[in-house]
Amino acid sequence: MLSQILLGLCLLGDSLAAPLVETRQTTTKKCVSPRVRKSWHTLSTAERQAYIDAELCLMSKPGTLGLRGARSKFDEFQAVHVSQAEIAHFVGQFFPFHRLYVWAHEEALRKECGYTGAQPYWDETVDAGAFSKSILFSETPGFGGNGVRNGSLACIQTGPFASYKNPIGPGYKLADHCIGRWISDMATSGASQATVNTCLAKTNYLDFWACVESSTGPHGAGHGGVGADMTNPVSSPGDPIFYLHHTWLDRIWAKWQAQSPEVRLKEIGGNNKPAAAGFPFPGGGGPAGGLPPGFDPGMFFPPFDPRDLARPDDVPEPLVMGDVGTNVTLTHKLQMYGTVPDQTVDEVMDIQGDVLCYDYD
Ligand SMILES: [Cu+2]
Repeated sequence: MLSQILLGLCLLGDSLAAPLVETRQTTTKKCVSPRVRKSWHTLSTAERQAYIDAELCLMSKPGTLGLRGARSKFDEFQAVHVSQAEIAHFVGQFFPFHRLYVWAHEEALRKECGYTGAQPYWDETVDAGAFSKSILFSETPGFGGNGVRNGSLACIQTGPFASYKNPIGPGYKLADHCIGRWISDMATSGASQATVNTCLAKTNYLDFWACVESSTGPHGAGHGGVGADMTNPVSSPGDPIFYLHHTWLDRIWAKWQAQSPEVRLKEIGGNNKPAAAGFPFPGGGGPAGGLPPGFDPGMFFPPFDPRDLARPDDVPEPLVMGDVGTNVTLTHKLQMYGTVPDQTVDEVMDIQGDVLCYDYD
């Protein structure tokens, strides 16, 4: 009797296991050898130099995509960000947009400029509260130092990007200007490991997103801490440090997803139109329908002025964006203006899926 029960359990076990084995055999994974994105702090001198050289190469190559204001390949990325700024911040697609955007930049470094590494990230937990002493700004190869104030400008004076004339920004303006920085250590406490841990402990996407993008969270800490160009959510990629900041944020999202991949690789939500237009940002508080405290929507998302030509399109309607209503869904379209093919949110949820192929150390 007992042996019959055991035999029955074994057969039951076999029948349950069989489909799993078949699934495993028929699934072909497109991403076979993901490149590994590492912290700038851990890169060798040669690796740092290779990255800086590749960025300088993008700055020296003429733009080819016909994006307004963009002279160089580097500028083209800034033009993409400018055109999408209103539907890429304080919206649920904040993470997916920037994930694909950073990927597009990484692909350009490799395809246009022969870079063989991965996009590094800036582990800001190392420098929280003390950005001014960060090796990113103080050591060579690095990103140059702080800006020096001259009227309303704070141009960087040292490092490989000191002479770069950026034709886009501030905001939607098109005007040649230097790369500006105004480092504020006070603004960087939100980059601490404790804050990151608080965000990683959130149990749903809305809370996690609100935690990271709030002005007192990691996103605000990096932008506010570097200052000047980086504080402008429209034109901030004019400072090349932007890409290391957003890669760090992407890493935090990837770590959060990896805690519960079966749920979180499909979990997205939140408004798909900007908080400045009155849609709520779950980070809460602040003026104009939910921007975080300290954010002035008039300053950050000024009304479009036809004399400022950097924004090629009006903000599309939700249906155009691939959503049915005012909430972001997996079918939401992410527009990259030819830098890489557009994708839906669904296609960038997995950093080792059919489109993206990278990992973090
Ligand atoms: Cu952005």
